[in-house]
Amino acid sequence: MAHLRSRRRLALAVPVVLSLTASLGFLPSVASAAPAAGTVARAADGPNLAYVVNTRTDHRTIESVRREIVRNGGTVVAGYDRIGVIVAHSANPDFGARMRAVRGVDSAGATRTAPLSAAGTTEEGAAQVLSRAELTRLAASAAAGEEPLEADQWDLRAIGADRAARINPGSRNVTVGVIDTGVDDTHPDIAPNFSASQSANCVSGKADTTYGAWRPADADHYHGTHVAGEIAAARNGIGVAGVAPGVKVASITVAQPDSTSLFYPESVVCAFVFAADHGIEITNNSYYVDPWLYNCMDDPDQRAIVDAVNRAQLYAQRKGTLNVASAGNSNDDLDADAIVDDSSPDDSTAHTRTVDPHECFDVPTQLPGVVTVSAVGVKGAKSYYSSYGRGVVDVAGPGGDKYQIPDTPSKNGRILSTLPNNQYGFLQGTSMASPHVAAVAALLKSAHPHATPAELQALLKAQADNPGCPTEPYDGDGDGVVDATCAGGKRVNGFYGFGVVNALRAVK
Ligand SMILES: [Ca+2]
Ligand SMILES: [Ca+2]
Repeated sequence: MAHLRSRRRLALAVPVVLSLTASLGFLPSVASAAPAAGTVARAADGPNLAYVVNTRTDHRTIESVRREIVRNGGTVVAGYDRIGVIVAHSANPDFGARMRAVRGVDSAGATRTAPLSAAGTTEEGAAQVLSRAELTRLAASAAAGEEPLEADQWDLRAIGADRAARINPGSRNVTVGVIDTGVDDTHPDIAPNFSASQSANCVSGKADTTYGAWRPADADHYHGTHVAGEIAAARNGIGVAGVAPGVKVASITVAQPDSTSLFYPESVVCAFVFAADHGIEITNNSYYVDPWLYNCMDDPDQRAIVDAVNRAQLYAQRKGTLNVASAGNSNDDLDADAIVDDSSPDDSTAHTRTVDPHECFDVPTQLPGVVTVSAVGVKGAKSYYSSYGRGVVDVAGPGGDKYQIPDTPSKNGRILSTLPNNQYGFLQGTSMASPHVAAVAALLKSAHPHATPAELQALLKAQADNPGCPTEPYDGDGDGVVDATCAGGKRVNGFYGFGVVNALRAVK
């Protein structure tokens, strides 16, 4: 689910700092029983669901597991042999349990609760689309040398991106992959910096590189185009500018094309592997994988989801890709003992449950090595909706806040960027904060082409500005009720991690 509205997003917990090496042991292996002899494929008598089956990576195991998938009434949709993840479909209600009993299978489970191709609940955010008249009025405020709508881009100035662009807008050799609802690469502010050869549609769980398959299904799937513009909208004399207008953006579409716009795990697995295999240096992940906001390790399906997506994102890190993800918009303390999740599963009927965010993970943001991003408004304070948590949030970025009002032509505290069909509009969310961080990481990668993902993350943190925890009780929406408590000190804390990233320092 794209991270637009309230609820959403969580972040990392577990050991405070998980090294990539240590994280390889993130998931304890589970002994699996040998398959029962003589079982036969059963007739389909349940809902047709998608599954991930996670195995050892030797050829012999993978071949035998593929045979067991078929024998148990499944079909293989995609296989990622190097990470031992197989995507399958099955209508056998026992498929997950049967696959978990197969020798060599580490975990297996359904990635959804609603049947394939069935529509779930709709959640569409509300982009504040600017009319042509408003665009003209706002552009009248443009100063010489600025993009027409730049006066409303307070977020650029907040992290020194306007000045950074004059020094170094970033390298054409660096690409940020936008794993999202698709990107409208025909938008005149996106087209100059779009990398079609590094773009795909991963919705099915298998990459489709047909020309244009990466585009949004319709205008309601605008989220990815807004994100792409925040990163790399061109300085071309029209519209807006991105934080790193010299780098390239690619689109890896993972959203269901229907009104649900859900981001299922197998789509995200495909996206990380595709990004890694196509030389994408940085991915932006402004979403959590559906249908579970938190995936609990004591549930076999949710455990398999964590395992599959983690294998894929670790594979990307090993191939040199830094993964940046939004912390979520539920104003949750991700280091709390308990969080109430009343939105999962979001593809059928949600039920309320209390989860421990140290054992139940928002994926991918809480996975090891992923940069977890909280949001700030124009005043530099945590956005009222932004989730937070000591030891979870790594850095912060401008995500906008309607309660923090800027002195700009529109007086709009949200983030202005591109929308499909040559439009522009405002959105707020940790979805908007993450691309600012991804773009600063792209500037750092431009300056340090040999830096590893871990080194880039360390640079992001070292250059960040930390406002420290607020001295007054935090009341983000100003209604007199305290909304959150910031834990930690000036150097690192739960609201901002190591601080708000800085584009200017990245290019100096
Ligand atoms: Ca522009
Ligand atoms: Ca309040």
